[in-house]
Amino acid sequence: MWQEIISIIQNNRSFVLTSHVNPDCDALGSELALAEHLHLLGKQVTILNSDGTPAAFKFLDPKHKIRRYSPKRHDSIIKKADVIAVLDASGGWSRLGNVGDVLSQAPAQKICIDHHPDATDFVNAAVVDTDAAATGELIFELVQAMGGNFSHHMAQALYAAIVTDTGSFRFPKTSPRTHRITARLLENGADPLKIYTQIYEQNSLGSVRLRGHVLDSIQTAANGQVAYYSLSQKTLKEYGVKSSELDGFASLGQLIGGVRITLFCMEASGGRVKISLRSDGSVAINGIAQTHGGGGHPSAAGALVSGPLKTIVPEILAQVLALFDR
Ligand SMILES: [Mn+2]
Repeated sequence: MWQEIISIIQNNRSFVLTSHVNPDCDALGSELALAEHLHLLGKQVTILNSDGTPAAFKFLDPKHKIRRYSPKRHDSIIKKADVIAVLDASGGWSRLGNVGDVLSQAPAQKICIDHHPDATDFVNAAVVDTDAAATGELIFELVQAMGGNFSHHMAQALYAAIVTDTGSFRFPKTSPRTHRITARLLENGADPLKIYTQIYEQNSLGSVRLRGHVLDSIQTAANGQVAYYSLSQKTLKEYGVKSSELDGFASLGQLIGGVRITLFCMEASGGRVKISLRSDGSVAINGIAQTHGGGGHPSAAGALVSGPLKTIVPEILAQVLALFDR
């Protein structure tokens, strides 16, 4: 499966690595681990993302190897690159944000390594494996296929990629393969406690208190099978919390036994409401998101809807309740 990509790596010298907008731990960890592998092979590597690294993930990149794309500083590097590698993002150049336009025009060979089921006709060679729980698993297997070593830093980066994309080893794609790879990462120095603490336990006091406020406001419907709650901009301001700090709020309702679907409505800018839906896997909720121009997976989906919180909440709740009438 890796033959084509390995020969592209062996036959070239300078590489640009990139990933999707709003990079997550899988994107960043995959970039950092592959960059170090290529570096150890004597290659020139630049990591360029359209968006900056979120504060919670900065610990993965203590040497600041990941650069936020700037046309002035990076366009000449992109033009001269032999290979552009797109990680954790298939589907096309638009998924990469503003760096995507420039990369798409570059004369380099283009490769893609991903676990999402989207098109790869925008690159010359791709490994897409939708059975992989994270792109980090695929990077591990590529490095292994090339006989490379895993430094402590690579092990940390790939462990973080896998632990986050599997929801701490609970999502359906979590497999024996996932755990075999993770075992090797632990043997190479990955530190689960440190990674967990860095990713999940660096919240601001305000955001933890806001979580308390939201927990206190949860309502249920359909005999406790549905949990729903909302958050206004006014409350967000009162707690001094940014909307980027609301990771995990959408699934708080799933903490309750018997709840199959959670609906979280969050007042957004421009008179819109961001709706987030979660399911325990027994009911698909992405259909509701799609009717509002959104999308996602059967058990996690969302959309941006125009209208005031007051009317959107009952409207979407009615759609959720209708799922039980079928
Ligand atoms: Mn991923």
